[in-house]
Amino acid sequence: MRQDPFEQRTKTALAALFLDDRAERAQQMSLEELAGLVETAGGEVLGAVTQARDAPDPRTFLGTGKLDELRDFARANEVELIVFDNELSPSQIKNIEERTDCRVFDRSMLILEIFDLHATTWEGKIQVEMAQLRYTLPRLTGKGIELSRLGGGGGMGARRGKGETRLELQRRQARDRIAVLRRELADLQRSRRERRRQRDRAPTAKVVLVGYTNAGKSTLLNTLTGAGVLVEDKLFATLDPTTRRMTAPDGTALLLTDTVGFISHLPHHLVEAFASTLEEVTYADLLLHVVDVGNPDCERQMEVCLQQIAALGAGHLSVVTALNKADLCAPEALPYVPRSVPISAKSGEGIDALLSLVLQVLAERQRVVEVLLPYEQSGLAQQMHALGQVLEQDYRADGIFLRVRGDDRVIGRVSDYRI
Ligand SMILES: Nc1nc2c(ncn2[C@@H]2O[C@H](COP(=O)(O)OP(=O)(O)OP(=O)(O)O)[C@@H](O)[C@H]2O)c(=O)[nH]1
Ligand SMILES: [Mg+2]
Repeated sequence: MRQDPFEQRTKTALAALFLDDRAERAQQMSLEELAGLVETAGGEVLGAVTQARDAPDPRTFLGTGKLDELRDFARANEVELIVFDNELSPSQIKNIEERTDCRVFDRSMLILEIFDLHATTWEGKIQVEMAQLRYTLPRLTGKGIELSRLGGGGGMGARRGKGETRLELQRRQARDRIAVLRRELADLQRSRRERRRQRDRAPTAKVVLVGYTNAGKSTLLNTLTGAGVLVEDKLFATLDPTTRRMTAPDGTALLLTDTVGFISHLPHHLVEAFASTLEEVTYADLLLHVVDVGNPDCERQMEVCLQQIAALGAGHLSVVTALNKADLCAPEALPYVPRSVPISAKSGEGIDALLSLVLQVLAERQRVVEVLLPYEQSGLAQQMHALGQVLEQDYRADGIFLRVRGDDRVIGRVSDYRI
């Protein structure tokens, strides 16, 4: 069995190397965020040791003197775990562990740990396991590994093939398990696509909530739909997408999806493993970007989200921004963002204005549809030429076929004849 390092509040020290190309404030914010991650995982942060250097020490990451300081701090405070804000190599982790007599995590390992703790659905769990295996595979040393579900130990030796070293065995088992998980994920992805296809039949606009972790996405979904999704002052409270239908005051039906949050340096194994979950984002008609304006770091968080959205291939989608937690921010301090509305998802303030902006932007979006107009409706074909953009036209036995691009106002006129 794998031991959970956060079973009872693990005494934790933070460590970071400030490489000089980053502004000091940004580095401090990043460290504060790391403390939040440790607490979310159930750890207790006792202090931080930082060092500014041009480049990391290849063997020990920190310089030797700093490492001794870290060891002394750990001893004096009975620290069990040290979490680095940087990405470390497996050998650096090993060297620091030997020197300090503590377990060592880097930022990616910590985020993986939180995802593991918070995964509740079958799909979420296998996505996390996949990410962990992909992370540990290149790091296997044959000595037993902490974060993988291979257990690293005993019982498996019995099945070891002749002449196969322990390390080879571990690698083979990891690769076999990855293959199994990959097949399971592919099946889940297929059924997710099928569900999406069914939803697509009904021409209901899909709005996907995106944003930095803890911005208030789940709170907003609950306020809008009464969904009863888990809301917590924790990072990555939500891992599994939830979709709810709602009806706007003007009668328009919308599908709203709450999904996993973003964070700086989201480990790429996680992004890859969560591909089927994150895919939801790319099928949106509109992204509702939820920003925590109560957080002094909100402008950078906004940027991180937009970058990660673009990396998912959803950079072309229309975005409406909800400047959430406006109750915690003086009106004059609100960031300027086009197509945004200050709201409080908690109190409901600003929600009506947000909804009308969402509906307005949705109505402006350009869509391409295919229609077959009966010949007695040829007037509609002329309207499509005048108001929209006709991409293709064909006179068929059973009517006039058109492929046409336009906004809701234009497309609405021919929606009875969609094929
Ligand atoms: N003051 C204030 N707090 C809010 C508001 N909206 C959400 N919160 C709080 O912010 C915290 C995070 O809210 P969630 O809705 O869980 O955030 P999330 O974006 O879903 O977070 P993850 O799922 O962890 O990525 C909770 O403690 C909420 O109560 C708001 O308008 N004002
Ligand atoms: Mg959430």
